[in-house]
Amino acid sequence: MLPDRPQAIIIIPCYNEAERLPTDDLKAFARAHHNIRLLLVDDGSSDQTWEIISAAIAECPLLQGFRLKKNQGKAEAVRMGILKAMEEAPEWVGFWDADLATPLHNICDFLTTANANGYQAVIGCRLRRLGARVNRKISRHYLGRLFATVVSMLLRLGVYDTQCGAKLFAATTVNAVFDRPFRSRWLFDVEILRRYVAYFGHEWASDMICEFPLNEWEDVSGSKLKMKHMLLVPWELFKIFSKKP
Ligand SMILES: Nc1nc2c(ncn2[C@@H]2O[C@H](COP(=O)(O)OP(=O)(O)O)[C@@H](O)[C@H]2O)c(=O)[nH]1
Ligand SMILES: [Mg+2]
Repeated sequence: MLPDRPQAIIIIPCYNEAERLPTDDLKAFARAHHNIRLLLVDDGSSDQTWEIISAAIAECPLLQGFRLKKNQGKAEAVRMGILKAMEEAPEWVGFWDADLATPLHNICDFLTTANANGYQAVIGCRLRRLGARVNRKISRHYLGRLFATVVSMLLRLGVYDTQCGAKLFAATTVNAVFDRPFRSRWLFDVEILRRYVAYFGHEWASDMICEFPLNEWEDVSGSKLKMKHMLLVPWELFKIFSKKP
């Protein structure tokens, strides 16, 4: 029997993921962790993504999914998924990139870390270091370092990696962050932190949000983030920081 109140519901945003959605891994994880639900959100894909999600759910009803008619972008797809997840009163919600660049087993580590230390949010951190297999393209790594430095200054928060697609939030904090659409389509991860700071304050954000250094992270090919999106970074940051969140 499934527990009535899931410990966590993790949104997996899927946009044209037919080529690379690892449904076997998703099914195996769902079967092994009944307290954690995976909710796949098809963001108006134009390929076979929804057919693939539906087939996976038919085989493994522990997986959940819904489909947005029109493509809304990752930020809104995640937000819609989280609001839907809240109907089941989970203790935690989060999102995880569909390419599983961050392995699913880290969801359990995030939960353990949060519960042991009282954190209200845990976010993946791709800290390149000895003893960890964090395989990122070198250009992405250095652009990421530059980006994180700028964002740290804007947020006035010592954060190393805002952009990792593996994040977990206490359900009690969801209203403060996800109650309204994000202004930024590409940098909503930054906007999430900005909203935490605005709502709970800098001290709270420094103490209650934990960056979890991943032992494994794989740059999976097929990314939809292109060089042209990098050019939009200043504009996206302006949208986020020019007004009250
Ligand atoms: N909902 C939605 N998800 C998207 C969109 N573009 C990318 N994603 C999802 O965002 C996640 C990360 O995308 P990916 O292309 O791997 O980006 P990268 O690894 O950050 O370069 C995946 O789960 C994608 O399906 C989009 O327009 N809408
Ligand atoms: Mg990716």
